[in-house]
Amino acid sequence: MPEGRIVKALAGFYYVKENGNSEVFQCRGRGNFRKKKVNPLVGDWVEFESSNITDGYILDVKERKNELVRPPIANIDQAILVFSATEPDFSPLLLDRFLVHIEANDILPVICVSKMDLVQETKDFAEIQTYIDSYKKLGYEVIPTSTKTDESLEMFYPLFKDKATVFAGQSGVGKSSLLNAINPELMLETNEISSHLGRGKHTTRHVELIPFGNGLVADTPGFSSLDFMNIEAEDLSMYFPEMNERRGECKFRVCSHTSEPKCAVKQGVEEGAIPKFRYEHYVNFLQEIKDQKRRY
Ligand SMILES: Nc1nc2c(ncn2[C@@H]2O[C@H](COP(=O)(O)OP(=O)(O)OP(=O)(O)O)[C@@H](O)[C@H]2O)c(=O)[nH]1
Ligand SMILES: [Mg+2]
Ligand SMILES: [Zn+2]
Repeated sequence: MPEGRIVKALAGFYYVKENGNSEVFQCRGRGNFRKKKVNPLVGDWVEFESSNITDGYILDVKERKNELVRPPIANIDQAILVFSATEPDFSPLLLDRFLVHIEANDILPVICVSKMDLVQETKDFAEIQTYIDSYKKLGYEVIPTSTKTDESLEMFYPLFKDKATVFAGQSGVGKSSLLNAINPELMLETNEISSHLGRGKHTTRHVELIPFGNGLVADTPGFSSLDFMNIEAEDLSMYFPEMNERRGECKFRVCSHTSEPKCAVKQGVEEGAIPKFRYEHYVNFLQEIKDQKRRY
C-alpha cells in the first residue's frame, strides 16, 4: 500500500502527498473512521489506496508525534505564533494560552510580533517592547515584523529548514501576509483581497502544508479562543519554562504555587525573575482548568 502525508483537508477530502515523489492524491477517509472516531488531520502520515480514476481512500492513520486542535494539524515541529502589535490589540494573555498548548505538545515556539510599523510612533510602542524583552528573557525567540518595511523578515529564512512549521494566531494578525512577504511565490489570499469581496474576518479557510525553504509550512485560519480541556491542573506550571525550572525547590513536592508557604515560584515572582503578568496568567488558567473539571 502506498504511504504518504496529508497536506490539505478541504470539504471532506484529504489530499495525500505520496512519500518519495510529489504526486498528490485526492482521498476520502475509510468508511469505518467515523465509527472508530479516527479524525485524519493535515500533517498525518497515512497508508492509502490510490486511484487515478476515482477518489482514493485513506486506510490507516499512523501514530502522531503531536496534534493541535486549533489549528487542526498533526506532527508539527515548530509553531510561529503571530500576534499583532495592534489591529487586533497585542494580547499577552492569549499568547500565553497558545504557548501553554505549544509547550504541552512539545512543539518549538517562535513568537512573532507583527504590524510593528503601526505602533512605531505611538504610546503603545514602549509597552510592546517591554513584553518583547520579557519573552526574550524567558528564552523565547521573538521576531518583531512588519510587511510594510520588511523588518526582520530575513530572520525567518533559516528557521524552516527540515521542519514542519505552522503559522498560528488570531484572524487578521497578518499570518498570510507575512508568509507572502517571506516568499512572494506563495500568493496566499489576504484580507486586502477578500475585503473587496465583502468578506470580513477569516480570510484563510483551510490548513495546508506547503513546501518551503527545505521544509514545510502551514498557513491556518485564525481563531481567538482556546480551552484547556487537554491540560491537567497539576501539569500547568510545567508549560511555563520559568516555573518549570524551579520544580522541586518548593517546600511541598506537589505545589500549586498559589497558597502554599515557601513556594519557589512565588519567591521568583517577588524577586522579579518571573514576570508578574506571566504568574497572573498562570493563576488565571489554573482556575479555569479547575472550573472546567467541575463542570464535566
Ligand atoms: N500595517 C501593516 N498591516 C499588515 C501587516 N501585516 C498584515 N497587515 C494587514 O493585516 C490585514 C490582515 O492580514 P492577513 O494576512 O489576511 O491576516 P491573517 O492572519 O492571515 O488572517 P486570517 O486568514 O483571517 O486568519 C491585511 O489588511 C494586511 O494588509 C503589517 O506588517 N503592517
Ligand atoms: Mg490568512
Ligand atoms: Zn510552589
